[in-house]
Order: sequence, then structure tokens, then C-alpha cells
Amino acid sequence: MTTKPPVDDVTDDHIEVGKPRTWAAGVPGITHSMGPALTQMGVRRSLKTLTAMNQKDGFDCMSCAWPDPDHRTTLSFCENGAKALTWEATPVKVPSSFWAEHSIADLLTKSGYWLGMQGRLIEPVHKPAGKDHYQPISWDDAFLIIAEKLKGLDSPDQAAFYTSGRTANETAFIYQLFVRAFGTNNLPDCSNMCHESTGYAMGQTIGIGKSTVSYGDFAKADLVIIMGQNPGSNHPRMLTALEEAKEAGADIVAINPLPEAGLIRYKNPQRVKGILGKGTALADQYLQIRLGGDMALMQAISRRVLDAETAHPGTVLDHQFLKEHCHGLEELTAHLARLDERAVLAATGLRAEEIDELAARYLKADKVIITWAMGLTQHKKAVPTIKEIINLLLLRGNIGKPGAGASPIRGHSNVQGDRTMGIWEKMPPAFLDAIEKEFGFAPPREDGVDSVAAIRSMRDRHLKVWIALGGNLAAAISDTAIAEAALRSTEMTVQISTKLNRSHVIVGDEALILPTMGRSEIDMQASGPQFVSVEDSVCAVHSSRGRIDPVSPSLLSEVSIVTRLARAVLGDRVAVDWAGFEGNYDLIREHISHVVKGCANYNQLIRQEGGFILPHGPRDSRTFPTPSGKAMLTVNQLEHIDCPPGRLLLQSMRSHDQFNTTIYSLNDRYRGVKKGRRVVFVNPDDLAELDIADGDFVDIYNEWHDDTDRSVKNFRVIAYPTARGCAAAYFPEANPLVPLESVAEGSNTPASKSVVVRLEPSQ
Ligand SMILES: Nc1nc2c(c(=O)[nH]1)N[C@H]1C(S)=C(S)[C@@H](COP(=O)(O)OP(=O)(O)OC[C@H]3O[C@@H](n4cnc5c(=O)[nH]c(N)nc54)[C@H](O)[C@@H]3O)O[C@H]1N2
Ligand SMILES: Nc1nc2c(c(=O)[nH]1)N[C@H]1C(S)=C(S)[C@@H](COP(=O)(O)OP(=O)(O)OC[C@H]3O[C@@H](n4cnc5c(=O)[nH]c(N)nc54)[C@H](O)[C@@H]3O)O[C@H]1N2
Ligand SMILES: [Mo]
Repeated sequence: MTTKPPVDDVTDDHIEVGKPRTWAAGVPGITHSMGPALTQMGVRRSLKTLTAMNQKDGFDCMSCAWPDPDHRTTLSFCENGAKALTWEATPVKVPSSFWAEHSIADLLTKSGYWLGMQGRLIEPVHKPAGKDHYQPISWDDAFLIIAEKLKGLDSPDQAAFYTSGRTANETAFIYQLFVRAFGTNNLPDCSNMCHESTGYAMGQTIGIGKSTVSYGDFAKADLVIIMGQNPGSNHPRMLTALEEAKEAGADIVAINPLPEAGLIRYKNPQRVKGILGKGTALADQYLQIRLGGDMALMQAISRRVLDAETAHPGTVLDHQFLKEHCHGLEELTAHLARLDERAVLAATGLRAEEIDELAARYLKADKVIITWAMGLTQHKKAVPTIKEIINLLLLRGNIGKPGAGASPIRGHSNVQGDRTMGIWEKMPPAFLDAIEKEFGFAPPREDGVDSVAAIRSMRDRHLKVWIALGGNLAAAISDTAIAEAALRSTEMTVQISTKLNRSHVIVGDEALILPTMGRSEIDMQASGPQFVSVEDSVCAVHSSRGRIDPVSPSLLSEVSIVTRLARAVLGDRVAVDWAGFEGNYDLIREHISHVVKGCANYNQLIRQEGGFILPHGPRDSRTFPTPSGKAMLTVNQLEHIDCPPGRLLLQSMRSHDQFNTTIYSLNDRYRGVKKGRRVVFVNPDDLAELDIADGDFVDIYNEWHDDTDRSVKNFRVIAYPTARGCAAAYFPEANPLVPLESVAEGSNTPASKSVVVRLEPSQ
């Protein structure tokens, strides 16, 4: 069965296109773009929730994983955090009558935006096999149905248990415990589609896949390089840290094919000068690199660093650091001596002078931070690209000293914590040993499936049950048509969610939705109100306590859902006090203390004001937990995607008014787009060559080497100053173009930022 595109995503003849903005801020956004959600929420509930967000005794913002500074202000949230909160905390509920009124076939015609705007899910619902409607059922029946299904499988590996990165540490820990006690490591997560490449590259080079900087390092840096990241929309509070860095004298360099407003200038909404004045200019240098050109650029800078050392021996490299802590300098030097400068210019699309200028900035700075996000991780060569960042930093000792380091900026607010707690299809043996010791059962040892492998396995009819703790895989994963067919070929899909999304209507024979409380809501259990904990991008762990009444008394917390499911499935097969966990989350934290490295005395540490920072060898003491005990400089063969003539390289990215697959509005203010998302941004010179005009409507094709038709129809062309040869469209609308098999080597992350496409006028 093929699905027609949802209705209000294709009515894009009303799109309005203005000039892209050259600055980013927070204030206008709060008043403009929160409109519908804010109206739903009402003023009192809005104020109560917004003032509790990111406060010391409040809850953690559920939007991105940007860290909190020590000095929090009363309104410590950004425009997009406020949108995420109003979206979650709406008092509007999906009524019981909804399920009889809307068949799944009907819901399939609705857009993600429409589904989200129906309000909060408040009762468990079940779609029996052969029926086209969900119907309300009791919690007990819901757990029973799922337990019967899971217990009836031939092997635990026929089920997979997905996690999205909003899940808190306590929930994540007991969820992976339940899944491993059930007997599988099939724990795919959103990280597989996100920073997995980072984890691999950093794990192999410095021994740990997490940021080596702390929040305070930004204000100490001489140079901050921001690669493949759009903080103005996706980590708006980072702009404050960049402003502080700038004021303390740092240079900022942005490397991005698009001129992103938030990297150009910032008007801090919490400062008078930000509201009334011109704000702070951010990027001192802006390199509009070609998509996927970053590996070549990093190699070219490292080469210039090595050449400078040859010209002035003993003065450029950090020899003592390299000697004591690193391995592989000779091989790297020999390899980069052969770097082909023409290949660098072709791959980057930059001028040699621009690269020279960046190299000069790098050489001038004693303390350099490099940050990155999806613009680097979602390419075929993502892993070696990030390894080249590490090479460059290591050459001048820019890891493990104040004001310097490698800083991947995570996406979901607790995606990093979920990994720390064991959500991974291939947790290392030491973690599994600790589980075995603590709980007295033998967890499975074979690796499980990641997100891409899960879709393949469903397609091939191995995986029969899909359970998702949050998220929206149907819309988030690549190759939409194949992924939807795969999900539909399962025997059962279960979604634990706050609000309706596409994954609730792309279902297996049988399907269930289990509604859950959001992070802003008071979680009352037998021992009293509970808090949970989360880890941000810089390894700071702190508590989060809901502050408003749950939207309905019938809702269960995520911890309740997981513990009750575990009891229904496992009975007393393992000696775990699931009921105790539900009543008092301290008992979960007690086990976390024993199992998770760096979390000893978790209950005490988490109660400290502001929480605590997890230990990190490279950051704290320049100890590198690699097999050699040293940081590894690596040799990576340069390769870049050659686009055939008449083709463009397309990236799929976020607009300003979305959180991943959740669409808040159809506008993208900073890029000047209103009332539509089916758009494709193309450089005007490329348009001229292709004989296509701004405002034309085109169909976009990907000619991947298999027989599948991968196309999206009726996209409005926007002439836009992106790098030559490159194009951009929004995720998830562009996901049908990304082949499931097109992944980053090593990390298996969909290469959603390098899709070779052809544009054809729409009929
Ligand atoms: N408001 C809001 N906040 C969010 C999210 C959200 O959807 N909305 N999502 C959260 C999540 S899960 C994540 S992972 C993060 C994502 O945060 P980002 O990584 O900022 O997200 P994208 O929109 O994918 O933007 C990718 C950026 O990289 C650039 N880019 C693309 N390809 C390349 C390349 O080859 N080289 C270089 N140098 N640049 C490139 C793009 O032009 C764009 O500016 O944000 C998190 N925060
Ligand atoms: N083409 C393309 N594809 C991409 C990307 C890209 O840049 N381009 N980015 C990738 C990235 S970085 C990521 S992280 C993934 C995101 O993949 P996912 O994490 O799977 O998707 P989200 O849209 O973040 O999930 C949102 C849903 O989570 C549920 N939810 C929200 N809050 C809660 C909560 O508190 N509890 C529970 N249980 N559920 C909740 C809601 O039902 C909501 O609809 O997408 C990836 N896909
Ligand atoms: Mo992400």
C-alpha cells in the first residue's frame, strides 16, 4: 500500500519568500511563532511552566541538549525551548470519541502538523489485527496484549525497542534492563541517525565519544570554529555562550554551505543592547563550504600547520603533548605531505586564500574549540571527517586544556544520557558484566540492531515487534517508502508517546499507543513526587522535576509504563524490584550508582545544587582510554562526492519552526520562508545553468543505483545564496530521497546531508 502525501503539506502554492535574515534572536519569536500552541495553553499555565523551565528546582528544557550556565536567569529558555514546552504542556486532549471518528486510513491523509495539534494523548488505545481503528482499552489490558505477543515470539531478537533522546536517565536505565532481561540487545535509538558518527570517530581516536569541553571553556577560548551546525535555530542558547566568548576576545569562524542568520549576528533578548541595538556580530570568518567538503578542509588546515612547523621548527606543534599523549604523528605528517591541493579546492569549493586565512587564525590561537552537529555526522565520510577534526586539535594540544577542545553539540535533551545509561545496541562488555553482577542474570552478548538495521530486518520479515519509547521513526528514518512498508510488515507496533505523530498511523497488524506524561508534569508515585535526571552535551548531569499537573490523571509516567510492562512480560524471571522502582526512583538511582561508570553515589550527587559533571579522562587529565592509552592521530583517505553534470548535492535540514519531526508552524523565519515547507533552496548560478527560475515548481529525483523510484513532487524553488552545486530541503519532507543503504561508513547513520539529485519541472 502506498500512502498519498498528507494534505496540508502539499498545498504549497501559498508559500511566501522574503529575504533571508542576517541576525538571530529570541524575542520576536516568542511573540510571533508560538501563536497556536500558546492560545491552546492559556496565559496562566504558560507562565507557570515557562518560569519553571531550566531553573534549579524546575525541569530541564525538553528541546536541545545545550548546557545550562551556572548563572541562570529567571527566563532561562529560548524561543525554541518555549515552543517545545507549549507544544507539550497544552491542556488540549485527544477525546475518546476521536478514535471512532478517525480511521487509520483517514489519519494517514493528515499532516504531522495536524496530528500534533490534536492535543495530548490521554488513554491507551489498541488497534486489533484486521481493524482500521484504534479503540480505547485499559492499561492492564494494554500491558497484557503486549506481554502475550512478546512471550509468543520464537526469539527475543524478533523484537526491537527504540528510544528517542528525550527519555530521562532513570527510565533509560530500567528500559535497557528490561530489554536485556527479556533477552535482546535490539536497542536502536535516535542517536543512530544523529551523532553516532561522532561517537565512533571520537571513541576510536580519544577513547570517549563525548565533548571534551565544559560550559565555561567557551569564554576562555581564543577561537571557536562552528562546523555543520545551525545554533540560531537548533541550539539558540548557545548564541549567548558565543556572545560571551566574543566579548572575552575570541574569534569565531563558521563553516557552513548556508549563510545561517544565527552565525552572523546575535541580538540577545535578555540584554537591552540585544533588543534595541544591532546586537553582536558573531562570525569573523564565514566559509561557505561545499556539502561534504569538511574532511578536505580539515586536512588542508592540518597540512598548513605541519608546513608552518617545517618553516619554524619547534614552535608550532605542541611537541610535549604529542610525545606524551599521542600516537601516529609520523604517519599523519607523511600522509598530509601528499595532500592534493586541487582536490581540496574541488571538495570544499573554497578559495585557497580562505583556507589560508582560517589556518592563520588557527595558528594564532592558543586555545581552540571546534563544535559540530548534523552538517558533519550525516555524510558518507562523516567518521573520517570527525577524525580529521581530532587530528587538527591534537597537533597543537587543543584537547584537555582550558578553553580548548572538541565539542559535538548533541540534539535531543537527553540523548547523551540515554547512551550513558546503556541505550545502545552494542554496549561494551564491561557494562554488560556490571549488569550481570548487579542483577544476577546473564544479558545477551551479541550486538543488536540499530535504526537502519531494524528497518532492514522488518523488511526482511525477521523483526516482528517494534516498541518505541518516544520518537517518530516512520518520519525520522531515511527512505520513507521502504521504511513505511517495513513498519507495516510487522506483527505489532507499540508507541509510548505524548502526542500523535506519523508513526502512530504507520502500523503493524496490531498496534498500541501508550500515552505518557511529559517532563514538565508532576510525577506523583507511592513515595511522593519524583524527579528524574538528564545529561547535557558537556557531560553535566542534573535533576529535572515536573511542576504542572499532568494533563490527565489517567496518564502514567514513563517509569510506570516501563516497570509495568517489565512485570507483565518477565513475571519473576529475574530478581528485579520493578514495583519498588515505580514507587521510588531513588531505588533505580541506587542501581545506576553500582552499574554506570562515574555515577557512584548518584542519589547524593544528583541532589547537589546544579548536579554534577561526569568524569572524562581526556578533558580532566589528558588520559585517553584507547587500547594504546594514547590519543590516536589517524590517516584518512580523502574522498568527496563528484556530482555528475546537471545534478546537485542536496542536504535535508531543519527549519526554524520544527523540532525534528514535530512541525510547530510552516514558517522558517530566518531563511525568509513563510507558509510552506515543500521548498528547495538552490544557488542562483546553478539555477541559471539548469534553466530553472526562482518560484518554479520542480520534482526532485535521486538516481541511486537500484530500481527504486526515489522522488518528491512539487517543491517550490528558492534562489538562495548556498554554496555552488549544493541544494537544501527540509527533513522529513526530503526523507523519501535518502536511500536506506546510503549511510556513513562505520556508524551506519543515514547520509541525509549528501543526496545527489536531479530537478525536473513539475507537470
Ligand atoms: N528548535 C530545534 N532545536 C533542535 C532540533 C530541532 O529540530 N529544532 N533538533 C535537535 C536535534 S535532535 C539535533 S541532532 C540538533 C541538530 O542541529 P543542527 O545540526 O544545527 O541541525 P540541521 O538543521 O540538520 O543543520 C545542519 C547545519 O549544518 C549545515 N551543513 C549541512 N551539511 C554540511 C556540510 O557538509 N558541511 C558543513 N560545514 N555544514 C553543513 C547546514 O547548512 C545546517 O546549517 O538540534 C537539536 N535542537
Ligand atoms: N533527512 C533527515 N532525517 C533525519 C535528520 C536529518 O537531519 N535529516 N535528523 C535525524 C536526527 S538528528 C534525529 S535525532 C532523528 C529524530 O528521531 P526521533 O527522536 O525518532 O523523532 P522526534 O521527532 O524527535 O520524536 C518526536 C516524538 O516523540 C514523542 N515525544 C515527545 N516528547 C515525549 C516524551 O516526553 N516522552 C515520550 N515517550 N514521547 C515523547 C512525540 O510523540 C513526538 O511526536 O531524526 C533523524 N532524521
Ligand atoms: Mo539528533
